Amino acid sequence: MTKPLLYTYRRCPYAMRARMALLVAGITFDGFEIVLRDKPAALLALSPKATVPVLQLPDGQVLEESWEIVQWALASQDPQGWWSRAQSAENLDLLVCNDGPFKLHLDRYKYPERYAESARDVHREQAVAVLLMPLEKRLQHKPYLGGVAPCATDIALFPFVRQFAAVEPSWFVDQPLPALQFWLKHWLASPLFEACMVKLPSQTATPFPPLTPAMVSAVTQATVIPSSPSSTAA
Ligand SMILES: N[C@@H](CCC(=O)N[C@@H](CS)C(=O)NCC(=O)O)C(=O)O
Repeated sequence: MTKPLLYTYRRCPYAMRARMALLVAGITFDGFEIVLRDKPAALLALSPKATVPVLQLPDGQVLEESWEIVQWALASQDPQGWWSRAQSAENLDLLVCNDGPFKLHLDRYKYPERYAESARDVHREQAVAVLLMPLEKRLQHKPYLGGVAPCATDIALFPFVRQFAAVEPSWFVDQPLPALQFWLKHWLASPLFEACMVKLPSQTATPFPPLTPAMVSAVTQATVIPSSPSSTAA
Protein backbone atom coordinates (compact mmCIF):
# COMPACT_ATOMS: atom_id res chain seq x y z
CA MET A 1 0.00 0.00 0.00
CA THR A 2 1.49 3.31 -1.06
CA LYS A 3 -1.35 5.75 -0.42
CA PRO A 4 -3.61 6.29 2.59
CA LEU A 5 -6.91 4.44 2.30
CA LEU A 6 -10.06 6.10 3.62
CA TYR A 7 -13.04 3.93 4.50
CA THR A 8 -15.90 6.31 3.99
CA TYR A 9 -19.61 6.71 3.49
CA ARG A 10 -20.70 9.52 1.21
CA ARG A 11 -23.59 10.83 3.31
CA CYS A 12 -21.88 10.52 6.70
CA PRO A 13 -21.13 13.98 8.13
CA TYR A 14 -18.09 12.70 10.02
CA ALA A 15 -16.70 11.22 6.81
CA MET A 16 -17.40 14.50 4.98
CA ARG A 17 -15.19 16.42 7.42
CA ALA A 18 -12.40 13.89 6.94
CA ARG A 19 -12.67 13.97 3.15
CA MET A 20 -12.67 17.77 3.07
CA ALA A 21 -9.56 17.90 5.27
CA LEU A 22 -7.69 15.36 3.12
CA LEU A 23 -8.64 17.29 -0.01
CA VAL A 24 -7.75 20.72 1.33
CA ALA A 25 -4.40 19.37 2.51
CA GLY A 26 -3.75 18.06 -1.01
CA ILE A 27 -3.27 14.47 0.14
CA THR A 28 -3.49 11.77 -2.52
CA PHE A 29 -5.62 8.95 -1.15
CA ASP A 30 -7.89 6.09 -2.10
CA GLY A 31 -11.49 6.04 -0.95
CA PHE A 32 -13.45 2.90 -0.11
CA GLU A 33 -17.18 3.66 -0.11
CA ILE A 34 -18.75 1.19 2.31
CA VAL A 35 -22.25 -0.19 2.46
CA LEU A 36 -23.31 0.35 6.08
CA ARG A 37 -25.20 -2.95 6.26
CA ASP A 38 -22.38 -4.92 4.69
CA LYS A 39 -19.19 -3.54 6.17
CA PRO A 40 -16.06 -4.98 4.60
CA ALA A 41 -14.11 -7.53 6.64
CA ALA A 42 -10.95 -5.46 6.11
CA LEU A 43 -12.56 -2.49 7.88
CA LEU A 44 -13.80 -4.64 10.76
CA ALA A 45 -10.33 -6.12 11.14
CA LEU A 46 -8.72 -2.68 11.25
CA SER A 47 -11.34 -1.08 13.45
CA PRO A 48 -13.70 -3.34 15.42
CA LYS A 49 -15.83 -0.35 16.45
CA ALA A 50 -16.77 -0.26 12.77
CA THR A 51 -17.65 3.37 12.27
CA VAL A 52 -16.53 5.48 9.35
CA PRO A 53 -14.38 7.34 8.57
CA VAL A 54 -11.31 5.20 9.17
CA LEU A 55 -7.98 6.06 7.62
CA GLN A 56 -5.38 3.36 7.08
CA LEU A 57 -1.89 4.76 6.53
CA PRO A 58 0.88 3.10 4.51
CA ASP A 59 2.99 2.76 7.70
CA GLY A 60 0.25 0.62 9.29
CA GLN A 61 -1.21 3.35 11.51
CA VAL A 62 -5.02 3.39 11.70
CA LEU A 63 -6.98 6.55 12.51
CA GLU A 64 -10.48 5.71 13.70
CA GLU A 65 -11.91 9.13 14.56
CA SER A 66 -12.83 11.82 12.06
CA TRP A 67 -11.18 14.64 14.03
CA GLU A 68 -7.93 12.62 14.26
CA ILE A 69 -8.02 12.29 10.48
CA VAL A 70 -8.55 16.05 10.12
CA GLN A 71 -5.58 16.63 12.41
CA TRP A 72 -3.35 14.16 10.58
CA ALA A 73 -4.28 15.63 7.18
CA LEU A 74 -3.65 19.22 8.20
CA ALA A 75 -0.45 18.30 10.02
CA SER A 76 1.06 17.36 6.69
CA GLN A 77 0.08 20.52 4.84
CA ASP A 78 -1.75 23.52 6.20
CA PRO A 79 -0.49 26.74 4.65
CA GLN A 80 -3.56 28.66 5.75
CA GLY A 81 -3.52 27.57 9.37
CA TRP A 82 -6.83 25.70 9.28
CA TRP A 83 -5.74 23.46 12.17
CA SER A 84 -4.21 26.08 14.48
CA ARG A 85 -7.23 28.36 14.25
CA ALA A 86 -9.47 25.44 15.22
CA GLN A 87 -7.60 25.06 18.53
CA SER A 88 -9.09 28.09 20.33
CA ALA A 89 -11.08 27.17 23.44
CA GLU A 90 -14.20 28.58 21.78
CA ASN A 91 -13.80 26.45 18.66
CA LEU A 92 -12.95 23.29 20.60
CA ASP A 93 -16.09 23.86 22.70
CA LEU A 94 -18.16 24.16 19.52
CA LEU A 95 -16.78 20.85 18.28
CA VAL A 96 -17.58 19.10 21.56
CA CYS A 97 -21.08 20.56 21.49
CA ASN A 98 -21.59 19.55 17.87
CA ASP A 99 -20.43 15.96 18.31
CA GLY A 100 -22.21 15.65 21.68
CA PRO A 101 -25.50 17.36 22.54
CA PHE A 102 -26.21 18.77 19.07
CA LYS A 103 -25.76 15.38 17.39
CA LEU A 104 -28.03 13.80 20.00
CA HIS A 105 -30.81 16.33 19.32
CA LEU A 106 -30.22 16.19 15.56
CA ASP A 107 -30.71 12.41 15.49
CA ARG A 108 -33.93 12.63 17.50
CA TYR A 109 -35.22 15.44 15.28
CA LYS A 110 -34.23 13.74 12.02
CA TYR A 111 -35.27 10.20 12.92
CA PRO A 112 -38.18 10.58 15.37
CA GLU A 113 -39.40 7.06 14.52
CA ARG A 114 -36.22 5.61 16.06
CA TYR A 115 -36.79 7.44 19.34
CA ALA A 116 -40.40 6.81 20.22
CA GLU A 117 -40.10 8.35 23.66
CA SER A 118 -38.85 11.72 22.52
CA ALA A 119 -40.66 14.79 21.24
CA ARG A 120 -39.31 15.87 17.89
CA ASP A 121 -40.04 19.57 18.29
CA VAL A 122 -38.32 19.67 21.65
CA HIS A 123 -35.16 18.26 20.08
CA ARG A 124 -35.39 20.76 17.22
CA GLU A 125 -35.61 23.56 19.77
CA GLN A 126 -32.75 22.16 21.85
CA ALA A 127 -30.54 21.76 18.80
CA VAL A 128 -31.08 25.44 17.98
CA ALA A 129 -30.39 26.47 21.58
CA VAL A 130 -27.24 24.41 22.16
CA LEU A 131 -25.43 25.02 18.89
CA LEU A 132 -27.21 27.00 16.20
CA MET A 133 -27.80 30.15 18.25
CA PRO A 134 -24.20 30.24 19.53
CA LEU A 135 -23.05 29.75 15.92
CA GLU A 136 -25.32 32.57 14.75
CA LYS A 137 -23.76 34.90 17.34
CA ARG A 138 -20.22 33.95 16.26
CA LEU A 139 -20.93 34.29 12.57
CA GLN A 140 -22.55 37.70 12.93
CA HIS A 141 -19.12 39.12 13.63
CA LYS A 142 -16.85 37.01 11.42
CA PRO A 143 -17.73 35.08 8.29
CA TYR A 144 -16.03 31.85 9.37
CA LEU A 145 -15.44 30.04 12.63
CA GLY A 146 -11.79 30.54 11.72
CA GLY A 147 -12.37 34.31 11.66
CA VAL A 148 -11.76 36.02 8.32
CA ALA A 149 -10.64 32.69 6.84
CA PRO A 150 -12.01 29.17 7.24
CA CYS A 151 -10.58 26.67 9.69
CA ALA A 152 -11.05 23.00 10.56
CA THR A 153 -14.01 23.85 12.81
CA ASP A 154 -15.96 25.19 9.82
CA ILE A 155 -15.58 21.95 7.87
CA ALA A 156 -16.15 19.85 10.98
CA LEU A 157 -19.51 21.44 11.84
CA PHE A 158 -20.91 22.36 8.45
CA PRO A 159 -22.00 18.79 7.44
CA PHE A 160 -24.08 18.50 10.62
CA VAL A 161 -25.72 21.90 10.20
CA ARG A 162 -26.47 20.87 6.63
CA GLN A 163 -28.24 17.76 7.89
CA PHE A 164 -30.26 19.77 10.37
CA ALA A 165 -31.30 22.34 7.73
CA ALA A 166 -32.32 19.60 5.31
CA VAL A 167 -34.86 18.03 7.68
CA GLU A 168 -37.35 20.88 7.12
CA PRO A 169 -35.76 23.35 4.70
CA SER A 170 -38.69 25.77 4.66
CA TRP A 171 -38.80 25.89 8.47
CA PHE A 172 -35.03 26.44 8.63
CA VAL A 173 -35.02 29.42 6.26
CA ASP A 174 -37.71 31.11 8.35
CA GLN A 175 -35.60 31.05 11.51
CA PRO A 176 -33.85 34.18 12.77
CA LEU A 177 -30.42 32.76 11.89
CA PRO A 178 -29.30 34.93 8.96
CA ALA A 179 -25.54 34.70 9.48
CA LEU A 180 -25.71 30.92 9.96
CA GLN A 181 -27.89 30.54 6.86
CA PHE A 182 -25.39 32.60 4.89
CA TRP A 183 -22.47 30.49 6.16
CA LEU A 184 -24.31 27.27 5.31
CA LYS A 185 -25.11 28.52 1.81
CA HIS A 186 -21.48 29.45 1.31
CA TRP A 187 -20.25 25.98 2.27
CA LEU A 188 -22.94 24.18 0.27
CA ALA A 189 -21.76 26.05 -2.82
CA SER A 190 -18.06 25.60 -2.09
CA PRO A 191 -15.86 23.63 -4.50
CA LEU A 192 -14.43 21.81 -1.50
CA PHE A 193 -17.83 20.38 -0.61
CA GLU A 194 -18.55 19.55 -4.24
CA ALA A 195 -15.24 17.68 -4.48
CA CYS A 196 -15.83 15.76 -1.25
CA MET A 197 -19.24 14.56 -2.46
CA VAL A 198 -17.94 12.80 -5.56
CA LYS A 199 -19.65 9.43 -6.05
CA LEU A 200 -17.30 6.48 -5.76
CA PRO A 201 -18.15 2.91 -6.72
CA SER A 202 -19.04 1.05 -3.53
CA GLN A 203 -17.14 -1.76 -1.82
CA THR A 204 -13.85 -1.18 -3.62
CA ALA A 205 -10.79 1.04 -3.19
CA THR A 206 -10.75 3.82 -5.77
CA PRO A 207 -8.42 6.81 -6.24
CA PHE A 208 -10.24 9.78 -4.72
CA PRO A 209 -10.30 12.62 -7.29
CA PRO A 210 -8.19 15.52 -5.96
CA LEU A 211 -9.22 19.17 -6.13
CA THR A 212 -8.71 20.58 -9.61
CA PRO A 213 -6.38 23.62 -9.91
CA ALA A 214 -9.49 25.84 -10.25
CA MET A 215 -10.92 24.35 -7.06
CA VAL A 216 -7.61 24.83 -5.24
CA SER A 217 -7.59 28.52 -6.11
CA ALA A 218 -11.26 28.90 -5.16
CA VAL A 219 -10.57 27.26 -1.80
CA THR A 220 -7.48 29.41 -1.29
CA GLN A 221 -9.51 32.48 -2.13
CA ALA A 222 -11.95 31.49 0.58
CA THR A 223 -9.97 33.99 2.64
CA VAL A 224 -11.98 36.64 0.79
CA ILE A 225 -14.73 37.66 3.15
CA PRO A 226 -18.19 36.90 1.82
CA SER A 227 -20.54 39.83 2.20
CA SER A 228 -23.15 38.57 4.60
CA PRO A 229 -25.75 41.22 5.41
CA SER A 230 -25.10 40.70 9.11
CA SER A 231 -21.35 40.11 8.90
CA THR A 232 -19.17 42.87 10.28
CA ALA A 233 -15.86 41.15 9.77
CA ALA A 234 -12.78 43.02 10.89
N1 LIG B 1 -16.82 9.54 16.58
C1 LIG B 1 -16.82 8.98 15.25
C2 LIG B 1 -18.25 8.83 14.77
C3 LIG B 1 -18.37 8.21 13.39
C4 LIG B 1 -19.77 7.67 13.12
O1 LIG B 1 -20.59 7.51 14.03
N2 LIG B 1 -20.03 7.32 11.85
C5 LIG B 1 -21.29 6.68 11.51
C6 LIG B 1 -21.77 7.05 10.11
S1 LIG B 1 -22.24 8.74 10.00
C7 LIG B 1 -21.08 5.18 11.48
O2 LIG B 1 -20.10 4.70 10.95
N3 LIG B 1 -22.00 4.42 12.06
C8 LIG B 1 -21.92 2.99 12.07
C9 LIG B 1 -23.16 2.34 11.59
O3 LIG B 1 -24.13 3.04 11.27
O4 LIG B 1 -23.16 1.10 11.51
C10 LIG B 1 -15.98 9.87 14.32
O5 LIG B 1 -15.84 11.08 14.62
O6 LIG B 1 -15.40 9.39 13.34
